[in-house]
Amino acid sequence: MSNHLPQIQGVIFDLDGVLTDTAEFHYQAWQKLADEAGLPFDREANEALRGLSRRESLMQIVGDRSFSEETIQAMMDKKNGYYVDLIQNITSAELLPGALALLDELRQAGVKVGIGSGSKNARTIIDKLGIADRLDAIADGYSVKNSKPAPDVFLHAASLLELEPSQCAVVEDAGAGVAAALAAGMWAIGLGPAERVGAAHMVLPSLDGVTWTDLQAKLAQAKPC
Ligand code: B16
Ligand code: MG
Repeated sequence: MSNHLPQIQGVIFDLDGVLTDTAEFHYQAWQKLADEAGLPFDREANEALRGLSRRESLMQIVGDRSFSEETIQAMMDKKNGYYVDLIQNITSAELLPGALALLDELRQAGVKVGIGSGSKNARTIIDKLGIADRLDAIADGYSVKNSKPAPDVFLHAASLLELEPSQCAVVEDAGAGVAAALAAGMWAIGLGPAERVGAAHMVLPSLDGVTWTDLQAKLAQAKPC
């Protein structure tokens, strides 16, 4: 066991699937689009899309079928329309168990808090969840060009927080997001099954009951990033 705690000064949360279960709404919107377009798609195929950008997700669904850029754009717009309809009624009740308590504990401990989301709808969701005043920085789908698994969105969040990557921990539900955090040189906390997020420094089923003290203690036992 390591004898000192990692000097983590900031925690960067992924949004969809970590603070709220919008991952389910992304799935429903892609399923509707795929059904209408006659493209094979199911929940299992959706798992591979977690954390990927809108365009990258559609490219995976389309596979080797060929569509014009105009059709691709129209399909992305359609999916986003379905998704935006689904997130209309989100409130703070849709924060996942443990999320608010952890955000508050981090604030009290003087740890900076950021969002690193690939979504262009992140700010709308943050407002609906009512957590904007608990955040020190938001990096979203508009902030950087290269989406997860590239490290860019997390590096951007760290620079907004005025922290070095090694001072940051990322909380992620997606394999692509864990890869992005590791590529950024940050501590990675994976939420979900090990098959999905097992590359992270530590893996938890969810944030339910999770405290900052516990996270620090567990990261202290992990191999440093
Ligand atoms: P949008 P995250 C990601 O958000 C989602 O996991 C992913 O399913 C989605 O395709 C992506 O945002 C883009 O979202 O279409 O709203 O721009 O998990 O990085 O918070
Ligand atoms: Mg996610």
